Amino acid sequence: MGTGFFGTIEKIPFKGADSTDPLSYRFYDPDEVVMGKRMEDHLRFAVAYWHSFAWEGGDPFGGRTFDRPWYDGEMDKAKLKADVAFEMFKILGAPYYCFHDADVRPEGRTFAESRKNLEEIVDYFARKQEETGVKLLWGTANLFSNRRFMSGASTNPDPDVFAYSAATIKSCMDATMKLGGENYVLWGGREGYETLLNTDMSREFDQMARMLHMVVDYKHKIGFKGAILVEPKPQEPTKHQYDFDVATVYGFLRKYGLENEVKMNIEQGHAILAGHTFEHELALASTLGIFGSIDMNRNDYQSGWDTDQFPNNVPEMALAYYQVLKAGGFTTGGTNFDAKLRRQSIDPEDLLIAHIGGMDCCARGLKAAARMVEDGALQKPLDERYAGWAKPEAQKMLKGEYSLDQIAEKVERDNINPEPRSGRQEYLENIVNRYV
Ligand code: XUL
Ligand code: CO
Repeated sequence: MGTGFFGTIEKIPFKGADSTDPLSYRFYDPDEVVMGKRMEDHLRFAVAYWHSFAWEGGDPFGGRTFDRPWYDGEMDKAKLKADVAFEMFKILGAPYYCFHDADVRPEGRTFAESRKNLEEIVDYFARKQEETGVKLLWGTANLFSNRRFMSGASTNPDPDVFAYSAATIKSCMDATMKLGGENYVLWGGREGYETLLNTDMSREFDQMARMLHMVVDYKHKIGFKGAILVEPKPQEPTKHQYDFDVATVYGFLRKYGLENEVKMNIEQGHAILAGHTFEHELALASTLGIFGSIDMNRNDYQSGWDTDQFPNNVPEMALAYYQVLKAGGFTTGGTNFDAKLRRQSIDPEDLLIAHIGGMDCCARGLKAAARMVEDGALQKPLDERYAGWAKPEAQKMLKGEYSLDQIAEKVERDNINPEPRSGRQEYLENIVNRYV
């Protein structure tokens, strides 16, 4: 017996590009083979529990706009929420989901009570996963909503908050492990500052690194096989977030010797807030060997805020999945819809339509990206551009076989006088437009 939340809507079918049925996929056919792999196995879609089931439609000027039957409750409501969530995963055919502890369990009066509540829900989830075949892409701890975390979690000036955060992370790693989660994510939602006047940055870095080291140690201790992922974001909720962007996090990981243990969960909207494109962050993570997973959404380019909208820009997705494919595709990672409805989209059906649109947009982007890879559409011009470096003399320079003064001598001796060549940006942009 279902909850009836989605009425009579059943599993969303693939109907092809000409379909006008809003409850059908036009581009996402999980079984279609793209570059030798099923689309479902490429994209590894996950639904974010928090935006779809915990968030109530509030904004800074007004509260709840959604009216869901699981609000304002204890364990029975948390289980109803889980019932509806797993029904939605099935209707969408989404193979994965992601959650924070606070999204899924009622807050207890003590830490122990919260932990027990989480364990009860984890057992409930385990049964639902078994029944539905839906899997956990990643688990994480909410160390930012409760007022105890207002001055940071691991970076808090109060060691008791550090300890409380450590205990919370342990309980969430245990939950993730128990549910067979494929990654564990850390997003430092309050790990930053509002003003440097009250902040000792160097202490706070050391605290944050200690926590991350403990997380890595605990992963090995319990035999968790998934990846530990840090999710960069430059600001919001704090004025400055320490995990600003991929480059900043990499510097931090290197300083504390964590670069071989931790990878990145890169979110589209966070990249935009940091003044980067999504593909920049993906390409950089891949270059640094720390690419893990993605949080898929889109920001409103006018608002300058993290609006977490569902993606609908196919050219952007194509360039993003092009980087994902070039990085070798996902291993433990996937495409998590860290995206929420607009607050006026109050119908249950809106939840489905938002995900259908997002999944279709990603599928179109992936297919365009795969065709660009298969044709070498961008790779061939790139190889030509760097062809000079294949010559033996150039290789010797790169390998360090010449010193600065030897090269200087050679430039004069051989009368080296480089001729500039076109970067052909418009040509390349036109190529991309042929595929999207
Ligand atoms: C916040 C954000 C989080 C993380 C998980 O901007 O993206 O939802 O993805 O804590
Ligand atoms: Co996110």
